[in-house]
Amino acid sequence: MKPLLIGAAALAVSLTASAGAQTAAPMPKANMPSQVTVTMAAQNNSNERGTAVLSQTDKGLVVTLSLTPAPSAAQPAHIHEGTCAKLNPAPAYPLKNVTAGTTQSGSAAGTSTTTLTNVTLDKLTKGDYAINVHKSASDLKTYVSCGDIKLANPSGTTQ
Ligand SMILES: [Cu+2]
Repeated sequence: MKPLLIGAAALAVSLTASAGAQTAAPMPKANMPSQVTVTMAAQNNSNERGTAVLSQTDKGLVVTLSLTPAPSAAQPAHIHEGTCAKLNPAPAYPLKNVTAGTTQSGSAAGTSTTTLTNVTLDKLTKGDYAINVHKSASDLKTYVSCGDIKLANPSGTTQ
């Protein structure tokens, strides 16, 4: 009887500890955040970096990429399962191509805006997902920019 009680006490302590760690995450009030900004880091010497803003709206999850310098050719972009350090090569959610355009402030950048209706910000931030950009339609194997979708640590990973 005695060892069983000790085991139960240890379990209670570990459950309390993990619950404490979860509430320490920077989440506004009791609700999930409606917007996350992901830092997109350059990969493979592309020097292409910037941000991806994910906004949960009534119409769906709006993903807006803004990268500099702007690409000369259209660049395929996707949300993949995994992290930038270890990406599942099969795209999970396709995004619109990154093309030369202007940011909201009017400066030149590679931009892409997609509204996804088949996934939520909640799902993406609770799992391991990353946004990646490929060099071109004819060179998909070369990744030029990537960022991990995270609530607490939205920093990209440089490879
Ligand atoms: Cu991809």
